[in-house]
Amino acid sequence: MKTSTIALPLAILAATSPVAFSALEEQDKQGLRHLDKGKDKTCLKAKMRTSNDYEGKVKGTVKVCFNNPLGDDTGSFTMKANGLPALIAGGVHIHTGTDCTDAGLQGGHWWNTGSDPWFNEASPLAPTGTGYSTDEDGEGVAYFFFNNGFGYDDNKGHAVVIHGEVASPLGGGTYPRVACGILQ
Ligand SMILES: [Cu+2]
Repeated sequence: MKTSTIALPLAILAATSPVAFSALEEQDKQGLRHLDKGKDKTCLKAKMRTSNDYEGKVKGTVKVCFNNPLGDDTGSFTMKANGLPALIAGGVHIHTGTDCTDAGLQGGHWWNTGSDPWFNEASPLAPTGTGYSTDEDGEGVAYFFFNNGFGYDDNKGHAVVIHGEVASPLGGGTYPRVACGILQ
């Protein structure tokens, strides 16, 4: 796949500018490598499954794409999962941990910015909040933009946690963790 995308433009270059070929070839190779890198490193996916003794059976997917909606290295976050509590609004975040086994290994919020963007309220780091809502069948969906101060590489391998219903006012409280998945 990679070989063919590189080979075609170089073949055209070779035919049109034979004199400066080697310098251009090098430049072109670097450019394509960069492009390939960008293309390959845009989105991460996490398979979301029940965690921390939640009694429901959660199945879903989170997809995070670093397509820069809020500036360099910022992401768009999409979640779709079923088996969640019906008719709730909850939070879904990237956490510090790289293991879903339990809450301790999942860790707290993962961020490297001036303030924690993982609160479900509008902020410059997450203009539409970082939450989801479910329908009467317990299917939850989320779509929001965020900036946690990390790009593709530094978010890769981290746990995504779906929390249960927000039970106390924002800014405090420990919300139940109902599902977890690792971004890869
Ligand atoms: Cu969280």
